[in-house]
Amino acid sequence: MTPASVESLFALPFADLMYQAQTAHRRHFDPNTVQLSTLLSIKTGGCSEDCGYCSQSARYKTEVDNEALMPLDDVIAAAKAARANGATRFCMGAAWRGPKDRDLAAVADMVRAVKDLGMETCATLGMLRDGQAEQLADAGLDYYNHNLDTSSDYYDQVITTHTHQDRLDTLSKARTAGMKLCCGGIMGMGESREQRARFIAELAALDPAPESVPINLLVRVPGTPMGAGEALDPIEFVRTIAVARICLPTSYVRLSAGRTQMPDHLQALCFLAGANSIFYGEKLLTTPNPRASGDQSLFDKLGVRPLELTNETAQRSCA
Ligand code: SAM
Ligand code: DTB
Ligand code: SF4
Repeated sequence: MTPASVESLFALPFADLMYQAQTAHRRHFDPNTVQLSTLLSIKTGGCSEDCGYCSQSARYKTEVDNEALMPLDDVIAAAKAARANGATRFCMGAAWRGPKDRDLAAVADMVRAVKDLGMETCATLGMLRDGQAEQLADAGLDYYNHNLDTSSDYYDQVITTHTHQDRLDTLSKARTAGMKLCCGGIMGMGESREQRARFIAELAALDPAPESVPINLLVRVPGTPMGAGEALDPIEFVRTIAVARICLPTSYVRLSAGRTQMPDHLQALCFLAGANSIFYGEKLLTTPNPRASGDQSLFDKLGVRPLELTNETAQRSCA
């Protein structure tokens, strides 16, 4: 899929785009089921990197306090609470350029403990060095989250301390170690539609495609270089979800950060466009997320059911 062909999807009349997205969605998934992942920041703030959107970079003065790696028992308690609320996947995030070996051993213990609770495990720890992905896979890590974030030709406008190629290298390490990939990006960082199309073409070129594709709407964090600026048009965001659904037909497309800025009817449009996963629970990493009770009432209004782990393979139909 070329960037130009992806851009031509963006240019379709809205009804035609939604029809194509829904057709692709129904070919591979039950459209009334949404997967729930809960996030926990296991190590917050003080990151060496300069990602222009991030509250956790040590280079920007934000309201985030630096915290050391969380104790194992606290992680287990949070995972149990997430499971009791109905989440099937628990995603642990750390504000690192990449993990030190000592830290990785502690995270591996967390992965083993969460896995023992019967949940799917995901971690997002930054760039991995040789051998680290294997250690995580051996501990039972199901998914590695590492986002491309934006198109290759816009990347250095957002981040200068690592490159788009560095991201691809870590994705390749995680894949080679046998883990599933969670890889997406952030919309509304000042990129053009052409760059959104290139970004989706670059995601779709990963072979195999990432099993999970988080589409974040930029959360504007005061103190970061992207703390102020024009918001992305909501219909353009829905279009982006629909195009991602068409180009990544077998992937879960996650309506990720930014939901607190979205009224119910906008989120409903995103589900109609093919989003079938959300972050669930009142906090993302450092910023708020809708309350679980609000999500439950939205699901009730829409007739949406949360994905149950045991049904995961059953609910995917063959193309
Ligand atoms: N440090 C690791 C890394 O960068 O890969 C893991 C944590 S990092 C916070 C994970 C992802 O969160 C980023 O790649 C980005 O997509 C998303 N993210 C961070 N800040 C965000 C914001 N303000 N708005 C939307 N998404 C954001
Ligand atoms: C992803 O794509 N989005 C999540 C998760 N992967 C780690 C993080 C969103 C962070 C939003 C800003 C914050 O809470 O700090
Ligand atoms: Fe660090 Fe990740 Fe934030 Fe970039 S996105 S500053 S690597 S925590």
